[in-house]
Amino acid sequence: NNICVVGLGYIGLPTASMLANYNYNVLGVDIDQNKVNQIKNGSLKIEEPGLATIVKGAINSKNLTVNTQPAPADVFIICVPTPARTNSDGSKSCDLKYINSAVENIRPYVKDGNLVIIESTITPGTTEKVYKELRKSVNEIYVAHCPERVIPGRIIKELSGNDRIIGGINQKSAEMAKNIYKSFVEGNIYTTNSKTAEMVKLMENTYRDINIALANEFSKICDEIGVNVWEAIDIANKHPRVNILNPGPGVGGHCISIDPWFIVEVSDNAKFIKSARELNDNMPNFVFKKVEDELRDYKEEFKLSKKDMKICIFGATYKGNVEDTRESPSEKVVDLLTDAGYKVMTYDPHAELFKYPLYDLETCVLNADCILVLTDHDVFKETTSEKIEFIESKIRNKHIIDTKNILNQELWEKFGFKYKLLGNGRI
Ligand code: SAJ
Repeated sequence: NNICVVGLGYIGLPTASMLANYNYNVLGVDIDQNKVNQIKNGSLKIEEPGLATIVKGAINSKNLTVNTQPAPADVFIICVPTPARTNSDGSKSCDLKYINSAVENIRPYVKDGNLVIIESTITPGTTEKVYKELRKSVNEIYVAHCPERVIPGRIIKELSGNDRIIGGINQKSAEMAKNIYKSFVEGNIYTTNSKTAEMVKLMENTYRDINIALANEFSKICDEIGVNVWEAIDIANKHPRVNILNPGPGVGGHCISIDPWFIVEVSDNAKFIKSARELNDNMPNFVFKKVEDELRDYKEEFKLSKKDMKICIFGATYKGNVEDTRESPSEKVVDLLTDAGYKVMTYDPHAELFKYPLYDLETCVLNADCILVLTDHDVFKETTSEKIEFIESKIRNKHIIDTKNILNQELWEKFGFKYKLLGNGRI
């Protein structure tokens, strides 16, 4: 079986490598020539645990080759991004431009009897549309949606360990796709129709978004009435049927913060989903107000203006221990602080690209007036006494705001820091 994987991002590259390691002859395709070269010569920087090893194994075995152009194959797997497009009313919808161009890219190579699988997250109905599009070129074509479900940080484990869902435009398409995935998937594989599979994927991420929104709303309420939301959630979760998630500075990443919009796009009934999405999107504003509240007395006491004050941000990525900054709440918080006139510097040992420059720890904390923790990296959690002592010697005003409840409060307070936890009552 020859497999052509289109898109070598955080899903395509692991999937192509996995299939190659299971003895398929795989061609990985990406439009980015630079990336293709780096994969070939082993210089691509990969943070995801375990991924570098399987990519190397796949390339060395010669089962995986990479190129910028597709070639004829038996199976095509599309793993391109499906970003959100912002509409004039502020809502978002699924932008299928990369799916459409992937379809156009493979069209000249698709033959009768081929199978095309879409892993990208898509609006319900898209698989059918792709099928109709490809039928213009070939008579007998099988198309299925097999949404990726892996969580960044645990991709390799979850790629084989998780259950999969496959929705075919007909039974045969689903069965053909199942045959491919069962080579490396240890979990169960459930087959259904394509629209159901599309909806299932969106429901999974919406479920998580809504539950985080609930935690965030609790956080705002607890802040208002003077309750520690973290303690309250902890105790509530002792109930056998309650499992509240963690509040924080907002929901980032290119999945959970986007996918619920693809449901809103297809139905006016998605009111609750929309309002949860908006609540999560609004959390950076809540964080911004907290910073302003927290620094008000200090600012007045020393007659400082905002441009005299420096905020040091800990964490640019959308969540802990990953390098991805897409849709990161940090970016929105820095936007708000910068627009308000504060000097802002960001420190993140994991982040690759960020909208703003990144600085080393010393430069970042030097003469700062407040540290704002926005990401739950282990390096922040594990800050030692020596490190805090170092920070204390560089900083101007010892204020620290923890939006993730990850710091050792006692330790920071021992060094004279005024510690503030998001969702823990008015100041
Ligand atoms: N977050 C919270 N509180 C929580 C959990 C997460 O504020 O209790 C925030 C994170 O900090 C982050 C965002 O939510 O900003 C999303 O992080 P995440 O770890 O919940 O999820 P992702 O986006 O990394 O991956 C999700 C996963 N979906 C589900 O768990 C239902 C993953 O399985 C999907 O494959 C992935 O989306 C995807 O690609 O769709």
